[in-house]
Parts: sequence; structure tokens; C-alpha cells
Amino acid sequence: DYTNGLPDPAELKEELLKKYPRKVAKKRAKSMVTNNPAESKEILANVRTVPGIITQRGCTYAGCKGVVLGPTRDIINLVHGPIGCSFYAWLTRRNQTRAMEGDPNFITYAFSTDMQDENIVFGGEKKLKEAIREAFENFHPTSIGIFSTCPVGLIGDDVHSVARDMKAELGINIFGFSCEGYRGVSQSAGHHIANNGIFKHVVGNEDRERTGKYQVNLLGEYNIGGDAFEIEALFEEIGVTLISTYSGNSTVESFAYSHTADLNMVMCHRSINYIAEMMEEKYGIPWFKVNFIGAESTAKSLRKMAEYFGDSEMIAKVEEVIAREMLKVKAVAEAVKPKVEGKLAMMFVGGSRAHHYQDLFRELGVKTVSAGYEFAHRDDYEGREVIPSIKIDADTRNIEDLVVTKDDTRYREDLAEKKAKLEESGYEFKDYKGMMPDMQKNALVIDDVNHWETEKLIEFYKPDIFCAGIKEKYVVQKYGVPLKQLHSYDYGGPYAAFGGAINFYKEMERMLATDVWKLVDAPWKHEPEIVGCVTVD
Ligand code: CFM
Ligand code: HCA
Repeated sequence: DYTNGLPDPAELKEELLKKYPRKVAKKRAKSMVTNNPAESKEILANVRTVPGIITQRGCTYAGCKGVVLGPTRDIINLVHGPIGCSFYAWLTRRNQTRAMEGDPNFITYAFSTDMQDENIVFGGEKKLKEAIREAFENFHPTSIGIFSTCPVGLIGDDVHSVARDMKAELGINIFGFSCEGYRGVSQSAGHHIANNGIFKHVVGNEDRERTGKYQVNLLGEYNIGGDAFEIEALFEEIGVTLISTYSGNSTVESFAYSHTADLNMVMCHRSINYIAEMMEEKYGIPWFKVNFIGAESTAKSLRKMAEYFGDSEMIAKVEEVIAREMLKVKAVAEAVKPKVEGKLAMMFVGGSRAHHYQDLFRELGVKTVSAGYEFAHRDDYEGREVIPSIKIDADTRNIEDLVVTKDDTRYREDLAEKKAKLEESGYEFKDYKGMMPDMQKNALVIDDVNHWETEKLIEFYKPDIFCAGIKEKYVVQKYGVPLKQLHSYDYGGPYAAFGGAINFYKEMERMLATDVWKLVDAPWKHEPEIVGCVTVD
């Protein structure tokens, strides 16, 4: 409970809103919530950013090409558009991959049609076809994805018909995405478009013999800074076969037979829940939410998996691994905690990490005083929805009307009643919590935080660390506050699972147990602000 000892967030909220025109203030007010985990509070999220406001958000193309398909190494991801869209998405996310010798890895390349004025005026389909032929001749891929950038939608190039023609001509899998940057309100729309495209064009294309007793997919783990490698090693030790990861360290080949898995575990719910739900509906593969950020969360997720399979050997193995790893984790946490305990953190990131990383900070006794997502939906904030535990009677799986997994208002309905109904019909249920029920009372939750609000948050709380992305990094640091990038991890990582937790603790020791940041003197404190502008005639 942050009611005592920390400033009252209501004061800050008032100051932030005062700056805005009346209509904007009214809208922003709904996206800033003083948290109370005991109450079901609503937050306005997944709505358009007011033009003129400097947002942290990205675009639909980023969500589709960069996030969901980008980390897959055996597909050529061809960007149909001007070169900048491709160049600025070229390896910046730090998604890693490990190809076996001789296997294709196209991740290090940036493929683009490099549209010019002429293509904008006369159409770019011909150039797109040529680019596909060229990519095919040079690299011999088994699949090519085409990603539309803004101008493609504006001039009306039909990437889907080009894909169909080229598929027939070249005899490989080719499919297009209408993921123009301007669609939707953020990269979230791009995730949805990517999920639908992969499901339609790839999943189920191949069958494969079982390769293990327990086969799983891991969804929403993108192998940033090598996170997935940590998790893969744990699965291997525990005796679980990882069929496919969507999409860190992945191949489209494995997506094609991923429907042969027994279970889907969802790490980033925001970007990939659609595939989990579609696979459940079409192939009957159950899914549940996991989190491998934080040592405690990792232990919990492994236990959840072992319990699901109900195999006593696996349960024992999981306990053995947890006991062994926790010894190492605790040794480092105990050394670091006294140096950082009680410090204040803020995190404004994406659609899941602003929540997940609070677990790691909690393990060090660091308080998250304010947090928010860039583009998450209400369920990622408020989520108290009922996710069926999957130890359920195969004959009575028809629980659609009882399960609430969508970002609508249904989860406001009486949970107790739902629980009773589920239990009556032999189902177990688990709460899937969003960020707010997991945060302290009086912490300030802000959706789609902007530049002005960021500066005020820093002045108000004087946090010891701010977590966000590259666009925020240097402004925040000029305030004398260290910024940890929770997207790319700066140059660090992995931070997932037990090994990752140790890396993160050490990084926090470096960043928090030092006074060096207090020596930073922002240039704007001394240099005059430029107030006018020069007109050239
Ligand atoms: Fe999921 Fe992600 Fe995130 Fe995301 Fe992203 Fe990312 Fe992110 Mo950057 S898929 S929502 S769209 S966990 S790229 S790996 S770090 S904003 S919090
Ligand atoms: C994206 C990708 C991004 C950007 C990170 C950042 C990533 O949204 O297009 O702003 O630093 O993780 O690479 O989220």
C-alpha cells in the first residue's frame, strides 16, 4: 500500500490534466487510474492517441512484421514500401535465433521493394512481383510473407492477389498482410492481423509424428536478448518437447505442425492470444497463461505445466530444478537486495512487460510506483477473468459462455457465480490477472503515457529507475534518472527464467546502487530554450 510515505497521485493527475484542452483532459483522465487492487476499476485503453501528443506507440506494420513474424528465421519477410520502414525495423528488436548448420536464417537481411515515387503514382504490384522472384532465385525460401506499409493501402496495391499469383508461379507458400501502419490505433492491430494470417496460411499445413510424451507450444515469447534459450533449456531438462515458439527462435516449418501440440502456454497474452484461441477452437488445444519473467513466476509456471500433465515424474523433476535454481537465484538476490530495497521504479512498456517485470523488481524489494502499457487492452490491465484450468472432462469442454478471455465487459459479471457454475460442471478455474490487481494500492496506472506526462512523473516521484524504450531513454537520463530498456534490454539479457533473473538482479545493482546518475546535469538547465522559429522566404 503506497498510501503513506509516497506523494498522492491524485495531485499529479490534476497537474497533468490542467495542461490539456478540456476535451483532451476528459479523455486522458480516463486513462489515468489511482490503483486499488481490492476494487474493479476501469481504465480507458486501446483508443486513438490524440493527434499532437507525443506517444510512445508504434504502428500496425511494426506489430505485424516486426513483432510477430520478424523473429521467424526461415521465411523471407518482404516489406512492400519505401525503404525506411524496412531499415528502421532491421534487427533493432534484438530477437535472437539459432539455426542448425545448413538451415536458412534470413533474419539478418532486410528485404524491401524500396518503392519510389513512380511506384506510388503508377502502382507497385509489378515491382513487388519482381522482388519476390529475385528473393526466390537468390535465397530459395520455402515461404515468403509480404508486409504492406502505409502507401500500399493508400494507392490500392493488392498484395493478396500478387501473393496468390506468385504462389502459383513459384510453387512455394506466399501470403500477404494488409498491415498498413495507419490501421488500428497501435501495433496491437498488427498482432491481430499477423495471428490471423499465420493461422490461415501456415498452421495445420503439415503433420508430424509425436517426438515426445508431452508436446507443447510456447506462445508470445520472442527471444529478445536470448530469453527463449533460457526457457528452452528448462523444458528440455524437464522432459517436455517444445514443438514451436511463436515466434522467438522459430521457423514457419514448426508453425505448420504446431497444431500437433498437447498444450499452448501463453507468455505475452497481448500479442498472441488470438492464435491460442483459434487453436483451441479448431484443434481443441487448451491454453493457459504463463510468465517466465521473475524467478517466482518461473517456478509457478513450471509447476502449472507439470500439474497440467499430472505426471508425478515430471512434478518431481520440476521441484528438483526449482530447488537447485532457486539456491543460485536467492544467493544473488540476497546480495543485491540490501543495496536496492525500497527504491522506486516506473515502467511504461508495450502490452505485457510493464506487468511482468514488476515481479522481478518485487523480488528485489523495489517499488513500482507507476506503470502502464503503450497499447494493451483493458483485460491486460483489469483482467480478473476466468480462464478454465484444463484438467477438464474432454466430453464437456463446451464452456465458451462461461469463459471470459476477451477485452469486453463480460468479466464484470459476477465471478463467484461463474466459479460456482464451473465447479459444478467439473471444471477448475484460475484467475488470469492483469496488471492492476497485481499492483499496490495508490500506485498510478497510466495508459499510452506521453512525453509531457513522462517528464511530470519524473519531477513528481523522482524515481530511481525508469523502464521504457529507445525513444524515452535519453530524455529520461538527462533528468539524472537511469533508464532500462525493457524492450531491447539495451545490450543485456537474457532476463527470463532463473538465469535471466540473476542477470537482471546484477543489472539492477549496477544501475541502482550508484550515485553516478545524480551527477547528470541536463543541458536545458543552462542553455536557453529556443522559443521562436525562423521563417525563410
Ligand atoms: Fe508482447 Fe513483446 Fe510486449 Fe509486444 Fe512490443 Fe516487445 Fe514490448 Mo517492444 S510482443 S506486448 S509489441 S511482450 S516489441 S517482445 S518489448 S513493445 S512489452
Ligand atoms: C515496436 C518494437 C519495439 C520498439 C522498442 C522501443 C521493440 O514497437 O515496433 O521503442 O525501444 O521492442 O523493439 O517495441
